Amino acid sequence: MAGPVDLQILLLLLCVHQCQGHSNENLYQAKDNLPDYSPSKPTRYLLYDVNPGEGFNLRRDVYMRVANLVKFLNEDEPWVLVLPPWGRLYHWQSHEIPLQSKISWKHFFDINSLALHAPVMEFEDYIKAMGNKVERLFYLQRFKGGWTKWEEKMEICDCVEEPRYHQLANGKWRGQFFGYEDFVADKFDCMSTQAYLLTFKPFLMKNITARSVFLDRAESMIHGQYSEWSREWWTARRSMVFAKPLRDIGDKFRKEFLDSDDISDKTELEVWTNMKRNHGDAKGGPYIALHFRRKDYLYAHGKEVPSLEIAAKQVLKYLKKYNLKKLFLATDAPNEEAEEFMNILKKSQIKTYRYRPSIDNLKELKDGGVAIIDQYICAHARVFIGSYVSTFTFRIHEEREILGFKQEATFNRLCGDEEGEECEQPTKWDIKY
Ligand SMILES: Nc1nc2c(ncn2[C@@H]2O[C@H](COP(=O)(O)OP(=O)(O)O)[C@@H](O)[C@H]2O)c(=O)[nH]1
Ligand SMILES: *[C@@H]1O[C@H](CO)[C@@H](O)[C@H](O)[C@H]1NC(C)=O
Ligand SMILES: [Mg+2]
Repeated sequence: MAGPVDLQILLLLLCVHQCQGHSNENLYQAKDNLPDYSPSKPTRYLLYDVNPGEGFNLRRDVYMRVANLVKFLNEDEPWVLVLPPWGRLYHWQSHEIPLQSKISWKHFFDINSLALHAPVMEFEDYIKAMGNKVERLFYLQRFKGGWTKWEEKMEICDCVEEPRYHQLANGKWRGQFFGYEDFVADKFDCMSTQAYLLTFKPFLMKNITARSVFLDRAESMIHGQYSEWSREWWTARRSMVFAKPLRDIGDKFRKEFLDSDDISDKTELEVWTNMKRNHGDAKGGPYIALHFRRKDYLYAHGKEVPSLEIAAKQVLKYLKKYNLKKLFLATDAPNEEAEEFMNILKKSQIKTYRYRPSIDNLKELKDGGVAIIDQYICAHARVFIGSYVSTFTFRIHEEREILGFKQEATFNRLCGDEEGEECEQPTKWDIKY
């Protein structure tokens, strides 16, 4: 009986996503993408979490790995990926907002777009369907001796470090679980892995029978053949469309301040499965966008982060080269620092624009929503300049590849003061269809 009942629950849940909150845009039909739920194969659920120290944009890359794993699992068995709620990220520091946790994915991404790549559901919906628990929990860790020679391997074994889980008197396991205090795991194990994402498929299908499986430290999974160079990686990436309300705010800002709209910029969005652009198809709005990563990068990558003066000099050169007058600035810099930078540019008659929400909007959007709006506006600029090895910058590169910009208008970065202006530029990741 399990199968058909699950199917009903699942379709119902997917319908809840689709039928509410997305009323003005029902382009996507998630249920068309669900595998064949025959009664002999009940749906299984894959949950995951990432090392707490990781930022938003690396987490997006981990999502692509897990989403591809679930996609490959679905070739043989019905699996649903349970989306880990967002919260408590180190960079989400706005003190105007009390506690930024338990944020669902639909706040940031278009869930129906994600579901066109692999079946997904929100954690809250999982709890409604399966209760406050997962059957098996694996904490992925390195092998005790660290990395020796490369070979794929995985083994359930003792924990190398103190795991972030503990056993209750009733035998169940408690952990952080995104701040959901009643959530438990029936069984907990540490598992050493040195393995590509695809290698988890036979393990999940054959070694264990649990209906629900949680993989913590999922960033340990390696892309392998499904890395940035592959079509599979790009398919997962293309499905990560930003949530409509965030795009709308970005569009409004572009129109109001940057003379930018999709028709004149040639950046119209289609359902991603139908969208295929060539380099040079997109024109972009008449502004240059800069992602200027500061804060912890001043220490982590001091040599590659320029001073405000030198950064302004570099930006002026780009503006001159492309004959543009407006700069859009996305940055994590403290306000005074951003103001100082803008004042330097003002001396050269350059007007700099930043997206700054009101307190009420900030409360609604949260730091993650504001960051996405910044990324979205950067993605639509005529020319983009990013920051050295920032995943925030990388995600903008990809967005621009999807829209079809010339690569020379995308793969640029600021050079550190000592590096000189001819510093090595970012790797060009070609989109693959
Ligand atoms: N709004 C906004 N936030 C930013 C910007 N740059 C960095 N941040 C914040 O800082 C975080 C950077 O962490 P992460 O996503 O890991 O990117 P990375 O550290 O640059 O690789 C982002 O997720 C944002 O919360 C920016 O230009 N605008
Ligand atoms: C999975 O099962 C196979 C076959 O029984 C076994 O060789 C392998 O070690 C198991 N994997 C893990 C991680 O336990
Ligand atoms: Mg980071």
